[in-house]
Amino acid sequence: MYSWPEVSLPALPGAPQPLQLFDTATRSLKSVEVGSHARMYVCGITPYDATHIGHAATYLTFDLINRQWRDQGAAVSYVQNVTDIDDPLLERASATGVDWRDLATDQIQLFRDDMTALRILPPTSFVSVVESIEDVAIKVRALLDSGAAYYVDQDIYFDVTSDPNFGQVGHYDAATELAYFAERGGDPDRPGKRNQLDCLLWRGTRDGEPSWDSVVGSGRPGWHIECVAIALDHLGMSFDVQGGGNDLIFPHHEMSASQGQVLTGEQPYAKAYVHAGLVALDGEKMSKSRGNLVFVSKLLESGVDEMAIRLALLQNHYRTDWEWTDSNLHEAQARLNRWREAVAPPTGPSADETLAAVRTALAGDLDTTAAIAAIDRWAEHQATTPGDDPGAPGIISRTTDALLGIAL
Ligand code: 5CA
Ligand code: ZN
Repeated sequence: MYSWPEVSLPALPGAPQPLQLFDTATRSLKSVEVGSHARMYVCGITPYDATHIGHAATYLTFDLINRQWRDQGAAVSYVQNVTDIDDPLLERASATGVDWRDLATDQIQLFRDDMTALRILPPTSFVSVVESIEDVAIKVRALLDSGAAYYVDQDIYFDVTSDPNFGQVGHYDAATELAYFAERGGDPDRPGKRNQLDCLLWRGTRDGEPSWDSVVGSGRPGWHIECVAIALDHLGMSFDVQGGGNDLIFPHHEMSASQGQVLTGEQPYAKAYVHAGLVALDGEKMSKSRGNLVFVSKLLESGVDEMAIRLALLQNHYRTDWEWTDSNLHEAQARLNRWREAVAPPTGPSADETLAAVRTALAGDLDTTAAIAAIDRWAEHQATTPGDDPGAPGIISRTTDALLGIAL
């Protein structure tokens, strides 16, 4: 599937810093050394109710990682899926009387437009599940053949006991795993399953539901295996970062890791599992099921500057859960205005230390608040005692552009 337009990245002087990220699986900061080629998989949208501020915050997080690697001179293979066939999408389509394909097509285009406005670097492979059905079915077939999958009626399930490392992404206790599994698309109590946590790999044909013929018969893919098939086909095992919001830790990334490891006999599935905090509105996680959503496209339509939206998101550290408020957006707009005024004159205070401080902040688990504070200090300095370095405003503009994605 086509992605969205490339974003140009200005080159920066000086030396980049090695990137460290918090890895959910080892529960520690991990050095993400990639050399000349980085590989990242970020779970994409289920295309309805796109793009809300929570989605935007999550994709922005992985955009910062992408920008860190690009600053280091690495080529980045960045793969993102679109879950364009799944129960919630079909339910929304039927509730609103729209064909599920039309709903997906419209929402994917809206998402592309919003990502473009927010200056998110596009994935190198933007892959929909509908275009990957045969690849998914081949993986399901392999799991069946190895005994790691089994039939319940016409459906196929993954046996979680086939991976001795199951549980090592999230480290949750059994009760928490069960609760999350039930809450996030699982069916713990279906009769005929070997283990309550076994998850659906393939859903056999039902009347009135879309289905495809494949090497495991007619039906459609389950959720987790879609991401495994797309990641393995486009990146291979042991890619550098598996990303998503922290609501995907369990079961989604746990199941993905296990299925990838069982399929290939190799590990790890990903070298680091990186999770963004969830954005809330009015005290509750912004979610499609609750309907408490702020949409990027609606903010843009009402005349909000796209760079103010991006800066408002950056004002919160990616790992904390936080609340979207209008005051956050107003603060970002005021800051953006100060930064724009500060880079307008032909000269300014030396920018070398500021660039180094922004690089250090971002290399330390994407500390955007410290990076923003460094630019604030330079802008403040410029406002009170303007400097005479002719290269400085340009370096600051290129720094915010390349590393934070903020075009001044
Ligand atoms: N299609 C699957 C992934 S394979 C999915 O979770 N789709 S989604 O549309 O529900 O979410 C897309 C991404 O946005 C996921 O990484 C999810 O963790 C993230 N996300 C959803 N809600 C929020 C929120 N309120 N705050 C931050 N991130 C969120
Ligand atoms: Zn996924």
